[in-house]
Amino acid sequence: MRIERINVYSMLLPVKGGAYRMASDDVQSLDSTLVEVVTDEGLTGWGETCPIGPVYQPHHALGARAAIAEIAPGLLGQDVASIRLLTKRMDERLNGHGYAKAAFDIAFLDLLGQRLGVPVSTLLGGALTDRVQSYYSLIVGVPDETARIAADKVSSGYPRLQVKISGRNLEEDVATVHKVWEAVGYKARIAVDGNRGLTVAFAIHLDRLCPSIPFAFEQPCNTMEEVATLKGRLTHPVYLDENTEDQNAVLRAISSGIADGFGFKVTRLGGPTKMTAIRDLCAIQSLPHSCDDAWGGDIIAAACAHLASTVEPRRFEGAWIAQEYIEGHYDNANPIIIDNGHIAVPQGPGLGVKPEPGTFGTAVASYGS
Ligand code: 0XW
Ligand code: MG
Repeated sequence: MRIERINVYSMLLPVKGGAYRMASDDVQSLDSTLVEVVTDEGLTGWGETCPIGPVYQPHHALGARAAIAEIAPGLLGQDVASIRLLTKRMDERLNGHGYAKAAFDIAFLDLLGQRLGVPVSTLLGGALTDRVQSYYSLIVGVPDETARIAADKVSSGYPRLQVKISGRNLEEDVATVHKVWEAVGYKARIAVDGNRGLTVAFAIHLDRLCPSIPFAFEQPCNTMEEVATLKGRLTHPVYLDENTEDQNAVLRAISSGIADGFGFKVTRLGGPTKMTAIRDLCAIQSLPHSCDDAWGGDIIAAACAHLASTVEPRRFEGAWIAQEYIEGHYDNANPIIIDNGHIAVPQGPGLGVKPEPGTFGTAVASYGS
């Protein structure tokens, strides 16, 4: 099965209900990039990559499409039999840019799964469950209102909450964490996400002002070096998110012992195939982690769900997908949805999601015949 044509699409995904607010940025609309890989056997595979704006991490939509333009011509005529060979081919065309290559990795898995008649989870080592946990991410907001939404989301079935803080005074951040805890207690696991926005001093103060609330402190400061200085000075476990820019960064974080867990983004780490190595490294050290992406529609969501199903449930911190913030679906017959705080893992061959014709309009670039 050889690659005959690659079409690239751009899809604007406006944030439902206004801005999505984090320490690093407020975003209103995200530009997702989709790749459609067409083969000589008539099978089509889909991939997607969608940075959450240009500030959250060193990724941006135009960068993804420029990287795809470098890579795509080199994939034409290639056999979709070995993902390792295709990955090598991509690396021969472009150094780095894992978040763009991730879109192709997802499309190759989709193709191979369809060809072999198995779901992508099987290609990633095999599912342990057919339903995975998600979590609700509470944007930076007024403490009382954040606590009200937290209670509401927990009663709708979410087993985990992520509370965003930073970009304002200590009192408001501390009040938010306390009020969410008072509202939900042990009914949900809690992560408090600084999104790189805190100083080391602020992180230490926040930690000490919330001593008995059992939360994981996610990406409090900007650099891994800053986070490393927190080691031994906090009562709460520390998770890394944005700092896990590639496989090597994860290896460094694990071997230096500075992370007690992770918030992983599948495209940032180069796609589901590269994530399997990271998943297995975390398993060796019993480290908890999520399988999210920064943003994106049903293709990304399906990739996250397949990968998530292969993670040992006791260490799994949820698959965050953007569905709560997006209007509509690419595939209305098989949408990826959060139901009772959980996501059903697609059981059909490949990703189990097929965008309806015309969903993304005209291709912004095409390669091949
Ligand atoms: C909650 N998320 C998974 C969605 C946004 O991309 C931010 C991210 C995070 O944990 O930082
Ligand atoms: Mg995070």
